Amino acid sequence: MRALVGVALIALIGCGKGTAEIALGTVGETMAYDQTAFTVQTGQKVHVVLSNHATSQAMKHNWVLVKPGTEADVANGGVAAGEGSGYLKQGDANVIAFTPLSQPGGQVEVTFVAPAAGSYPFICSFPGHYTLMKGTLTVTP
Ligand SMILES: [Cu+2]
Repeated sequence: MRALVGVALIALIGCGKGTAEIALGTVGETMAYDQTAFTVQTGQKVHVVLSNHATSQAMKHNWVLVKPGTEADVANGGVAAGEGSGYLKQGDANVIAFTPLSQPGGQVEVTFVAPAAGSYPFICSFPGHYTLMKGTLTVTP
C-alpha cells in the first residue's frame, strides 16, 4: 500500500511540471525574435513554436538551443553545412534542440526535454543572424 501511494505521488509531481509552451515570433524583416527570455524547469517537456513574420527571402529563421559559449561554433558549422541542412552541422554535439528552418511566413516547432539547470543561449543559425538574433533559456532546478 505504501508503495502504491509513493507511485501516485511521483505521478502527480510529474504532471505538475506539465509542458512549457513557448511561442515566439520574429520581428518584421529584421534579425530579431520578439521575445528573448524564457524560463523552464529541468526535466520539463518544452514545446517551442517559432512564427516567421518576414516576407523577404533573406529572412529565413530557425530556433537553436546551444551549450553556453558555443554560439559562434554552431553558427559557423551551420553556414558550412548549408541551407539543405537547415544551416546546422549534422549531429552537432553543441546543439541541444532545434527547429527546422522556417520560410518567410512559415511556422516551425520542436519539442524537447529541458536540460540540467543553467542558462542556455538560443540563436538563429541562418548565415549572419546569430550575433543579433538570440536569447536566453533559463532552466531552473
Ligand atoms: Cu534568423
